[in-house]
Amino acid sequence: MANGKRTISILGSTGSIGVQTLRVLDLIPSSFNIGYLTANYNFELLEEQAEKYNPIGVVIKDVTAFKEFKKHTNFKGMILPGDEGIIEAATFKQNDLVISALVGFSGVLPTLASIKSGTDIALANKETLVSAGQIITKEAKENNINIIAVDSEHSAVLQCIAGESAEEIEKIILTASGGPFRSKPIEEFNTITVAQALEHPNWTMGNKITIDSATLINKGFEVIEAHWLFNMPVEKIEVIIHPQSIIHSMVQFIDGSIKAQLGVPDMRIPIAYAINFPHRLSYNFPRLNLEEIEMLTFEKPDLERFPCLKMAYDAIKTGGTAPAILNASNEIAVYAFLDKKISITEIPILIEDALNKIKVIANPTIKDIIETDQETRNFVVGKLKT
Ligand code: MN3
Repeated sequence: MANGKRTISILGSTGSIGVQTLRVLDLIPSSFNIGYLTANYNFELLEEQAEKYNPIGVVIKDVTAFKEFKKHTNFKGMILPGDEGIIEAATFKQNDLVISALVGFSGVLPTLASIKSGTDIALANKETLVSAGQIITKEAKENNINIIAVDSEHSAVLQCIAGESAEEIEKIILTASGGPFRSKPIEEFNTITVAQALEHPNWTMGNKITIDSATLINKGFEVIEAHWLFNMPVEKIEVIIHPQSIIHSMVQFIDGSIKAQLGVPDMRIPIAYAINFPHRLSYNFPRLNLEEIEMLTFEKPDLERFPCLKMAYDAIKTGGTAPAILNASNEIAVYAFLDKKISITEIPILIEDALNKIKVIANPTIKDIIETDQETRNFVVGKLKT
């Protein structure tokens, strides 16, 4: 910490969460310095961010985009390429907080490296906990660092359990909007277009997570994420459909009392909570107008409509590398759907196939997880070709 300012690095600063994090930081600019900002391809936006925030350094993962950036930029700080660059950003000595907002499995190694360097993490990259939750949480404990969830549901749980004892928690109730196809007739699912799937009713998010929300695998990932973050058996983590997205999740205690966290569906609120945890700062984000909310409704998730949710529960019960297989097969399937190569109904079929065919390693090392991830990707890509 230099002059009372915290140094914050953002892995994935040009993505949806990265951009919104900077918008939150903008509201109290005197409180932080930017260490590193990293992007995969979007060097134009990164250039704008570099100019505005004057970070210590920037990273562009893609080599072609890196060269373009270098050719045109006036930025005077460090400019690094590739995965090594992202690791450098993740482990920068002056970091007080790293925002891990990478998408998918690519977040695993940088997040792990950051934890090992002893820095607190605001974690928006749930796939890291899905694929490598056991290793990530063990390392976090050993290095005595906090992993603070940015995900709105987990932020809600964190807020509900503040001041409570772990042994007095009876269950976690994660809310799910149900996505855009909550009430669509199941026989019409194979006609769903990419554009329809990208229309989320309540939240504005990146493409991958929006598709994950439409299939409800996102909620399955969040069950696994909650399992690791709050050290809670999956049997004690429930999902309930709550289409209004006003209650962001709940915790039930052993005396039958339930606490819920409410707010407008705006990611800046959980981002702000994660950045300032365990404190709160004053922000003038939109306030919930209770009088305008006519009702809050709840329903049981339909597992026939959303088989991915059940697969996620099964994968974490199997344990070992099963959730990594779930995640990797989903990633390939989702991008195939976004590329219009498959229909949305093929996503769970590909995942199930991978879970049946790829060998599960019970107590994996990080190397086992990386290899299983790669093996699963190759398997699904092979399936897509036939
Ligand atoms: Mn969420």
